[in-house]
Amino acid sequence: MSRVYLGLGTNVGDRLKYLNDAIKHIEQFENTEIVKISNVYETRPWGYTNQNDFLNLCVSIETNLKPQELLQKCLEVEINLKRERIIRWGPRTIDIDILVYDDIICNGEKLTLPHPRIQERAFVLIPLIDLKEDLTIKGRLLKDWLSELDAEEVKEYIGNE
Ligand code: PH2
Ligand code: MG
Ligand code: MG
Repeated sequence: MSRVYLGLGTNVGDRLKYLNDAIKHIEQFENTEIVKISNVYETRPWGYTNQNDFLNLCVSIETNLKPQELLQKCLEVEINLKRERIIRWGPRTIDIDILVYDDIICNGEKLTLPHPRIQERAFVLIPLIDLKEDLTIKGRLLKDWLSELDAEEVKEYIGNE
């Protein structure tokens, strides 16, 4: 089995429901088990700022799916949950990114591992720390990467939608 970390984000419609629905789909991937789910965070949009705040979380899984198979499965869930790709870094019902897959390093056309922008995004680093405090990305601890970022707004989400 491989240990994989996924990052989920949503900023359209019933955000909490999209996160829950995505997790239900991930649970049903063949030869895959969910190990841990992080807290949910409400986060300011990064990259393209003229859009609603996001809810973000990370999930760790054990899987026998190969990276490309897992990527395909995640894209299918995005399609299933009515994701539309209009603006790069724009609004979405659900985004599922493969952040880390074992210790694989690759730079493919469709998939780069680890995800190339983890260390720039507090909305990814903070939920990843929930899952595994001592995880290193590109040779550094998550909290060391985080210490270099401006205090971006990432708040634990407790509200009802
Ligand atoms: N995803 C993006 C672009 N910007 N900002 C936040 N806060 N959360 C996201 O998940 C996010 C983003 C592209 O994947
Ligand atoms: Mg993304
Ligand atoms: Mg994505």
